[in-house]
Amino acid sequence: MRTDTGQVIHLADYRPTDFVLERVDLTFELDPTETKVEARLIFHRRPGADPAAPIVLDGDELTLSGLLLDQVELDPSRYDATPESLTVRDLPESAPFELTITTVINPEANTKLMGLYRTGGIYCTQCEAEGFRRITYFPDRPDVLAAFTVNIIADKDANPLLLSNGNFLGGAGYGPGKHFAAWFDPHPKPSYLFALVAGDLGVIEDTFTTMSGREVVLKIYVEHGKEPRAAYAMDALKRSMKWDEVRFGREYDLDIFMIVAVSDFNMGAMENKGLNVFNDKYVLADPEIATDADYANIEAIIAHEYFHNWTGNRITCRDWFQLCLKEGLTVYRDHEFSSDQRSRAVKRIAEVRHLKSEQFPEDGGPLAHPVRPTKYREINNFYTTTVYEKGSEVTRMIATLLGKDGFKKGMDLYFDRHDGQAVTIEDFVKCFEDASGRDLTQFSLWYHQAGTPLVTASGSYDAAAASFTLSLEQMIPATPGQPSKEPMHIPLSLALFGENGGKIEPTSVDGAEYIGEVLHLTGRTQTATFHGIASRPVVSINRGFSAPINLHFDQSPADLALLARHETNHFARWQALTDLALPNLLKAARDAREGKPVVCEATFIETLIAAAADDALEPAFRAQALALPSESDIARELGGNNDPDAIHAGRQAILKQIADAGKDVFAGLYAAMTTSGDFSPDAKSAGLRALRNTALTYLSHAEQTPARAKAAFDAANNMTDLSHALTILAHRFPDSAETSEALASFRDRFAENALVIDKWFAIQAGIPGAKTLERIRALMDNPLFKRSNPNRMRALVGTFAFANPTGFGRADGDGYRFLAGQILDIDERNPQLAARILTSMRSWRSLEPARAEHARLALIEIERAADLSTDVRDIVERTLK
Ligand code: 0A1
Ligand code: ZN
Repeated sequence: MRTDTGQVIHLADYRPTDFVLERVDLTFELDPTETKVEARLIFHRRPGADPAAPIVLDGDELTLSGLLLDQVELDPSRYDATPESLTVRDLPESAPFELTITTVINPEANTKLMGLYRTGGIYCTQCEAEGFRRITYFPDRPDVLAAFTVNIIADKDANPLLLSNGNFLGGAGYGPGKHFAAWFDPHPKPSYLFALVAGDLGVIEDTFTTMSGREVVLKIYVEHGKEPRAAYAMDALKRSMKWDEVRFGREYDLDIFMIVAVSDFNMGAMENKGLNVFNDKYVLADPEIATDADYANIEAIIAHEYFHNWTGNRITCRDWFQLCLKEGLTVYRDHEFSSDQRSRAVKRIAEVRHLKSEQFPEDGGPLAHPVRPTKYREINNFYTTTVYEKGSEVTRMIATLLGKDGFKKGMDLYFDRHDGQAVTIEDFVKCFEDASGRDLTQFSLWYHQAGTPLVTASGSYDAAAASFTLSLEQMIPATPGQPSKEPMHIPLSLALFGENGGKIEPTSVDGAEYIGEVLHLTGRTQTATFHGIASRPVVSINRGFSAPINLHFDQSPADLALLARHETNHFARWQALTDLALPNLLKAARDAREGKPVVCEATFIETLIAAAADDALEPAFRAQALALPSESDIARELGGNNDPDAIHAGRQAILKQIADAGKDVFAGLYAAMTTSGDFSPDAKSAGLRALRNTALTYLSHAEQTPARAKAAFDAANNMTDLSHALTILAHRFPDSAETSEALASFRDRFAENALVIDKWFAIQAGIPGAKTLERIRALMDNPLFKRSNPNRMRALVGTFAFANPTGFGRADGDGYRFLAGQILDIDERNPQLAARILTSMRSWRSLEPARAEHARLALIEIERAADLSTDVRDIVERTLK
């Protein structure tokens, strides 16, 4: 394993390379344990660079087995080769030269799943961020772009398929039992976008005609026999290609676009040029195995990777500090795509829920970092929700500031100006400044200052002057390395409503820029006065979550109930319902902790049930409204000294009160929200299922027996309903005979399908309470569990640590100690996975003192272990700091 070197990389140290890479010619002779890689690299010294500088290429666990300079073997005195680098001296001053580098690597032994590895009997690569250096010595950084030719030689029977980036050049037999294929990618690309796949897979094929009339061949490769399950992904791909043409004017640029689904993958998917590699979880779907959430994820991730072809591949990052340049922008693009394909309001609610539950804790804890960081020790640890999701929110705010046309002009300029380049966030922002004439200097602080801004608002109405005054104050909390912050430019979408629910339009506003219903908060404090307001208004602030902030605004339950009923923006209605729910949930947690009875306030219950029963609202929205903030959301709002058991007990008590009060409404919804005909994964049908299943959850709370959920389990004809019923059974009635029977029948039915068995593991990992740890230990010995598979690990250990506060956070600290043991074990094989699961400890300081101490000791146990990877050492040290 590559153990920690302690080296910190700083943005301020960025320098262009001394050598320009002109061309790359790679030849792979594939073998499971001894793959020979010959890399022919043509360089010339960059004009102006030191004429005596040696070339230093990156490696990672490599051994050099041959080195030629311009076809002549190099004398060992001219170079130094270590596993981490290859240095060659005395190179030509300005003339191009060719290095031919031979390495021999072992894909079978590559358990890190970075570089070239084996999964399910096929060869596959993952090179982002620094995996290419595990294949050959190379200037493995995103600002080194070149056209690649790739030759692949392999056994023909075992590997009928030989794939790489770009267009297919040709192939033929190659000696006894072997064959070869050649690929050429004309688009200069950095090494992190390189891909190779070889093996025996099934395929589905289609075509797409681009806006200029070119026909592109589309292929999705999956395990033999699973071809029909790739149909939805293909449909999503074609819709993505069309959408990018219509919305962003972006056309695909090769003759072929391929996707390969693999079963061992560290992340969701990878946007390699023309050859995307996917975690099979985000490709394979049919009604029997995939939930509606799975379908939505597949659609979003297929789109995300495809959209990278322009935002990431054609225009890439100058260095890894600029990761949000491609990720934040591409997440924004995939969010917009899904919003256009589905319900915009419901999609926005889901995005904000995810942002708050994943990014806000990161931004408020020891791992907080700016969207554009300035230093890192291990880049793999910066594929974070801050870079991705907050990065997307920052892009969304630019769109809000500039308006639809202004944003489009800026994007067009970005594509025109920087096509084929590796650029920075400053280059990106400059395009919007140049296109709009707007100064975005203060706005850019969103890229540089970590922490979730807290905006405190208070209002007062002056009837005599017919004016309403809103006082705003912003505070950005201190984060690691950033003790004090400058005020930011916060665009707040805002509207005023009258007591009758109608919108009030002010005649004028002073004290703040207010254009197109967006109020611009730029000062640390600011007072805006709205004139022409004939009666006391109810204010709706941060509609649609126009800025990723925490808002403190004391509004009465009556005012919130008015917004929940009358806001024209449905996201804001959901926000009002959440704002009504939260104080009840926080009080319930406190009361449960003190052994007091939990009582939920009537306005909240009435408003919530009225929303549930309102047939004018789309079912998917109603399901979102009824899904109360999670236990970790409540913990975050409580802020500190948290007792997961009390939070759980309080929330359960509130659910029961809502369930009892709304029993008839829920029974009605359960009966009415049915779909007819064949299963369809479309958003409308998914919404009906979501509302029906939410009603089932409440009915199970009201009835306190597993009978109805078991009947639903037995009757289910799709995975959404089946897994929902199983979740109710396992989480609410874990010890019942019905639950044992359902778990066993689910396991027996799907034992052959690892992706479905992951759901079985995850549902059990999420069972609340101290007893779950024992169940998890037993499940790890189940023959269906495979420690080396990242999906299996995430399903069992990941779900337990991230999504089971009472199980993981059991009072005796055993959950944390269990995790420490798992992290050390995983780290030996797959550091990236270990580090990611370890981030589940990021909020340990907000636990009550006894649990916090258990958590701290578990972290110290990890920190003290010998031979930690850079990945885990980086996370554990920052978490403890
Ligand atoms: N760029 C991919 C995700 C990805 C990131 C890192 C990886 O290894 C460290 C692998 C994949 C995306 O955004 O989809
Ligand atoms: Zn991405």
